[in-house]
Amino acid sequence: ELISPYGGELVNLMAEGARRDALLHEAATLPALTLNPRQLCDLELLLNGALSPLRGYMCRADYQGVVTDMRLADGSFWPMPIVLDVTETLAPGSRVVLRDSGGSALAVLTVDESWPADKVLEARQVYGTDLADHPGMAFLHSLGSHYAGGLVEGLNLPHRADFTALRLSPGTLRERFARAGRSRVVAFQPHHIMHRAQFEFTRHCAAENDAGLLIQAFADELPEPQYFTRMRCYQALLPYYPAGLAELSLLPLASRPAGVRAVLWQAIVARNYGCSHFIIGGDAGAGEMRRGSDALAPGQILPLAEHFAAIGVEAIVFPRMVYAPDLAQYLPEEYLPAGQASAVLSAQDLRQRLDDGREDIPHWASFPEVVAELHKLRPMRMQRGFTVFFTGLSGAGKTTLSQALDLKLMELTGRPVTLLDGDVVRTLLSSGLSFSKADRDLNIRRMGFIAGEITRHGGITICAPIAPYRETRQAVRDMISEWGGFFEVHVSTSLEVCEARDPKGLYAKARAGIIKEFTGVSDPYEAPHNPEVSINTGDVGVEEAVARIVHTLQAAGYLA
Ligand code: PPS
Repeated sequence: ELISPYGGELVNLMAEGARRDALLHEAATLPALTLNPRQLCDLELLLNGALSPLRGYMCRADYQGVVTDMRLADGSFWPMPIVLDVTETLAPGSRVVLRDSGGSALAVLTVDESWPADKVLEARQVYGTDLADHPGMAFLHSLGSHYAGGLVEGLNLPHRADFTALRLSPGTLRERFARAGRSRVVAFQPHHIMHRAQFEFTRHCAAENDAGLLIQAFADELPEPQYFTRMRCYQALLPYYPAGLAELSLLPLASRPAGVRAVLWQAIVARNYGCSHFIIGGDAGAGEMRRGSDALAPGQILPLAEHFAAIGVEAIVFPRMVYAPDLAQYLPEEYLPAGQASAVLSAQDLRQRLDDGREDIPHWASFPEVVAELHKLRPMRMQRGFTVFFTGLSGAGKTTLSQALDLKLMELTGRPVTLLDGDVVRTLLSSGLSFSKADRDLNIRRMGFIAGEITRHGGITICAPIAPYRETRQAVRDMISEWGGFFEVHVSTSLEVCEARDPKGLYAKARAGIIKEFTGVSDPYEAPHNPEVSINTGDVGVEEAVARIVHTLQAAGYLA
């Protein structure tokens, strides 16, 4: 038989039938609180029973017991405060409707108690810190100044638009496990992409314990840029497990940087979803890829075992997995036979291989379907979008160079190229803007936004404005480099040369005071400190200049 929910019974806070109708009616008359994304996650877990036996937000006695002693007022083990954070005291006995940002009524809270939050104490006890720059402190400071506790009755689960088929409640998953005749289920809660090491270890744990596997993919309040890729990678991985072994479900759990307490809390949640075993760590993090047990300090393992006993879930600490090529298998490093070679693909190595696409990701490190998903978000450099951003004085030669580069890039790549010349942008996107600092900045940011979008979609953009301000160019660089290449080309032709050329007669007008705020004459130009390329068209011809830019793009791996 499947493990029982924590506290014995799966709580379901959703009101039904006539009760729900009455509440909906009442909700229209109640004061409302609009929940932020983190609060929506907490509420969803309360409503669907993932936080059983809690039937609402904690009152003061429960909260204090949890903070100081990891115990609810009734003495049962509970490691994490679950309260509604608000900005002022709510009157005891009052009823409040909890809404999402779209105004949809999700639940009615009957306030039992409300009190000012003691964040210093909570930081020390729950997050183990006094430091202002600890992530736990940042988390606490993102909360309102007061807490409220009380029973909750649900009207609607928070509306979710993505991966709806994967948003399974504890009740649904329990039914599925029961139907499949499972008595044991191993939970794995990844925050990151799963590669082969995670796959092999989870499969091994399930087999070892004669259990099913539940992958509870974190779907936090703030979807990271990788979010969709991550979910699609998990989906791509599923068919590799033996048929019927693994379930994938999204976990709307707003994580807390509370170390061991967070782990224990997540294990309780896992139990409520029907899991008897819980894998600690093992997430492919930003640094080394295969580390798992590193999530815990060695001293933490002992008290942890005690707490897991209280939770009734068996803890499995993810070991450092290595691949033994001669045995053609993964195994914990401590079991690697003496003298056996081992291999690990670091996150950095993986990233590099993804980026330059020259070396394959070895089959033992990840799955081709997972790699394909990763490539969609971050194509290898040769296929990735990039922006060449010219900057320089009026008459420096930006337009001539950018037009020549435009043709050259189309010749070399066969890909479409978008040329955003200063003049074009000023007629189409920024007509009506002046040459004041504020308007120039806005003009460049608009151009940067378009270039960023094109780059994000894998396209090539050339921008050729004056862009006189360093800080604004940096902002555009930051925006674009998140998605692809950014190459700043300083057209450094001197003012004297530009003015001598004066193709449009603008310098003469500027000197005569007919044109005000003219760059270089009566308005500043801040030359770049470290442009990728610098070209003085007074000395260098167009062909040579284009060749230099092309060479830079090639050296960076963006052009063949
Ligand atoms: S900026 O500073 O980046 O917003 O300028 P940009 O959008 O590139 O527009 C520059 C072109 O506008 C013409 N022009 C002026 N330039 C500078 N200062 C003043 N006051 C000004 N008034 C009009 C000028 O023709 C610039 O084109 P280029 O091709 O650079 O000569």
